[in-house]
Amino acid sequence: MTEFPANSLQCGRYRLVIDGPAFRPLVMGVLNVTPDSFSDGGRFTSLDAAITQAETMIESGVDIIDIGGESTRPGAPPVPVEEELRRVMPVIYALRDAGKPLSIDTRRPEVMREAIEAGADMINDISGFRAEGSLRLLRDSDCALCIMHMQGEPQTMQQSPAYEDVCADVTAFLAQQAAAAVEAGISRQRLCVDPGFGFGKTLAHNLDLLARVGEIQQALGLPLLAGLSRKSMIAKLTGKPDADRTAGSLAAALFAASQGARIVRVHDVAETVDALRVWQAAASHRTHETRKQRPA
Ligand code: 9MG
Repeated sequence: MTEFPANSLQCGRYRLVIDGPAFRPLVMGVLNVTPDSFSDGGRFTSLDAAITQAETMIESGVDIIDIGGESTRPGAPPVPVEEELRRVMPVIYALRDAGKPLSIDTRRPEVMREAIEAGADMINDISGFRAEGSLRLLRDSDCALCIMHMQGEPQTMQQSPAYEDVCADVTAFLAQQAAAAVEAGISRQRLCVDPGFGFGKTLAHNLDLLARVGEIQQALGLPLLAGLSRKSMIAKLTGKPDADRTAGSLAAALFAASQGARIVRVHDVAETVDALRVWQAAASHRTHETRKQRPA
């Protein structure tokens, strides 16, 4: 298991355990407030529906709620910043006292600023905080930052993704952005990284990255978040593009956790929490038995 300099992630009002004996993989639940979301068909666009969905996630054992007002699926056009704010801000206000860390999925400094002022605990930026001024504005808060890798832009990123060496290129980008965050005055204890499955990547790129999640995390010395839930790679692997992607997503989340991922970002919270509990009980029992059998 990767050893981090500190065993917690500073996440706004919370300190999340990401290493050591008390660690278990954390579940980030997706709360899309976009009318065109690929995974929920826009069912949770109204405030009441979003709150109900968040409450269900909390009952199911979610650790972090990730609120997004801009669709990031391949081909999605950008939304105006005013519209993104109109979608996410009421949800932040409604959920800020719900007892769980709130993450805001945004690339826009304006949205980051308002979200932090309203009580958000984490910023999840699919562009890896490349927007001018974004790192500077987060310096004086204590929110966590999820630095994700994406090649290109959502509208065109799946047209012809290409890398010299996908793992090396992604790791180098994440290292560069983590260094930029530290340079801007942000402590490493507030950072996590994400290889960005499906964001400018072919199936082969995604599988290379998934197989090397542990290596990437170790190289960066930062907790890694894996978002594989309902991605097109799941449909490609099952060969059933229109089928329910839950079972495939669970397998992907478990595999990422087995490789050391500290956080998994998922749509199906209850199922993922159950699957991780069973996997972790079996895995830690096996470790315990192996230690018992070793001669002193
Ligand atoms: C917003 N969003 C959609 N997919 C994602 C993924 O894989 N990781 C992160 N951090 N955010 C994502």
